[in-house]
Amino acid sequence: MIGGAVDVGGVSAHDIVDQPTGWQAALDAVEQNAAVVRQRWTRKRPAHIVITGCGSPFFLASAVAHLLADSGAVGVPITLATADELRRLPATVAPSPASTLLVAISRSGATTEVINAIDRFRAEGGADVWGLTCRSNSPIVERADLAITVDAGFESGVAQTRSFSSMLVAAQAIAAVLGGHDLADAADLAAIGRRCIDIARSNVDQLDLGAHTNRIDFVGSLTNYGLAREAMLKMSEMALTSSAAYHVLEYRHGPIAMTDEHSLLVGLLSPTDTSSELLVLDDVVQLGGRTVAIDASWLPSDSTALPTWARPVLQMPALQMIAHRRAVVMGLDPDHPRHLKAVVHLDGDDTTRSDN
Ligand code: F1P
Repeated sequence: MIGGAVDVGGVSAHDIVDQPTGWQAALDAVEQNAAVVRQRWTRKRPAHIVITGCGSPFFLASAVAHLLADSGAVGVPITLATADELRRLPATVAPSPASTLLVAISRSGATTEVINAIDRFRAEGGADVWGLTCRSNSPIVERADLAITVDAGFESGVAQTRSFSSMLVAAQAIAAVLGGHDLADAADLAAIGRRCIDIARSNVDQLDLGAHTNRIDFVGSLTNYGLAREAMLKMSEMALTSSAAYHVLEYRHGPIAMTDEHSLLVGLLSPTDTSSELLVLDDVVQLGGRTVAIDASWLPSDSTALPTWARPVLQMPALQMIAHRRAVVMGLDPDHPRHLKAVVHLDGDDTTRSDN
């Protein structure tokens, strides 16, 4: 249990703790489609990639842009756009649609803006659409040339937790396939993820997340920036707590002004640039703020045996647990985020409705 009484937030707690099942399903889904992924990429050779989504998937898109860029095989410009930007400004976001690959991400596969964006991209002559979703039976799958679906990543909770992580694993694996890596090298990801969750649970239980903490910010760079933004969203959705997310070194360029004895800064530290990033956390401590670094001490020692491409997701359970525990400590129920629906359908839209 992640803090508090067993029944408060129990659904999302289960989603978080059980998420390695979704990670394994994501690896399996990409393995099954690996040949198609390689073939489509080689045949279409896009000159531009646009990645889109709404909410959590938009922040996932930010991480995916870095995963694809890091894969070494892609080497083309990558644009990140909300689905609303793409549907309203297709010529700006994707000026050469016939040579552009659109990667559309949506847990439900049914969010109206995402479906509209795909349809608009197609109407403009869009070349190729890859969909990433947790619903096989969904409008995004009907529209995609290549769909990677991770149904086992779908959660009953409204706020995305295991779905985000499972789609992240799928994206990590797609980037690995394009980069020529062997997915078998990550065969232990789910088992290591379970040990990671045990460590995160005990670490998060020891954090003081009570009412005197009035804001909880997150920093992360490159791929970790998308994960930091997703953590910020969890803090808003589940815990109704003021939160912001920045690239690590950007924190000194303004946001650090918010630091005081009531603030907490959570840092997702890059494995390759820890020293300059740690100095930012040191500065915050000097100013009287509290910090937590999600670093190697949050990971089981055998996680270093995983290939680099497989590791980003290991940080997600800790971030989700921090938001979940903050919610419970503050007397909120993270299973029922205020004002939210699991899927946003725009008024008058019947085309995207499914059973989600
Ligand atoms: C996107 C999303 C969620 C958010 C909320 C509303 O849904 O914005 O991220 O938590 O519940 O919908 P989807 O396109 O991934 O189904």
